[in-house]
Amino acid sequence: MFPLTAAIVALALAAFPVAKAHPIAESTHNVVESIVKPRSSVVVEFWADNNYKGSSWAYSGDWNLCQNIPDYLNDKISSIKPQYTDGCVFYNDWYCSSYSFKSTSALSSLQSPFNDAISSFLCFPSGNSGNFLYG
Ligand SMILES: [Ca+2]
Repeated sequence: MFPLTAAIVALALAAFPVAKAHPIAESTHNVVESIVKPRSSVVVEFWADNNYKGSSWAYSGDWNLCQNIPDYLNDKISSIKPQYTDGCVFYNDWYCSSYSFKSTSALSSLQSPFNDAISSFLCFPSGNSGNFLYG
């Protein structure tokens, strides 16, 4: 290359730099991770009869969210099993109202006034045991 040609090429490259490929691996990774990363969730199982028998419902979902019991088990629940939580509060009426009690463990036979009476519940994340609410 003649010196003049080299200078022209260098000038051209400076004026019109070749587009560089941006590394997308890290940002793509973060997006994918945020999509597939499982949310920690509470699991509560309910049964219509004592000793975890009869019609049942397994709820898996968010903490700190009042959840109404499905119609087919409303006012029929006799045993419960909260898991992956520091406790749940169970209420006699919908939308987490009226009488309530808290449990951190499975109960094989609910007693009056809660037997055949639970209509909603609210659970707290593990490690948050100081934040129970009482109705
Ligand atoms: Ca029952």
